[in-house]
Amino acid sequence: MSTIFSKIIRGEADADIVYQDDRVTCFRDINPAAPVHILIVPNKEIATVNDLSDEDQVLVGYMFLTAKRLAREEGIHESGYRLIINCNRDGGQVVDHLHLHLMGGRPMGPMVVR
Ligand code: DGP
Repeated sequence: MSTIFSKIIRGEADADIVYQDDRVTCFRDINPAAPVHILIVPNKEIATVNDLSDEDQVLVGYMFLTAKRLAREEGIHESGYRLIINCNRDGGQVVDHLHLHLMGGRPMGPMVVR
């Protein structure tokens, strides 16, 4: 499973990368749903939450800690923000490479459409 995200991680496709290290790549969403909308993407190719294994525990924690740090750097840590991971069709996942959405900079509204 290689998606556009793997190309961005490898530097083969353009993106507004705000942070990258040997574990994660973080870039601004091409279609932002909020003033701050950053995707925290593991460099490892994991398709969905369903594909996580025990060995990914530390990596998933690191994704959240990275989101927390970026929220502070973007100045939205006190006003608040939303973290979302979509999984498969009903979850609204479009890109089959695990990613954590960090969104804020405005009230995010109800959690889901009822
Ligand atoms: P999801 O629905 O959870 O799979 O979210 C995928 C997000 O990825 C969506 O908000 C748009 C974003 N996206 C898709 N393709 C690209 C791309 O090529 N570059 C960037 N920066 N974002 C992308």
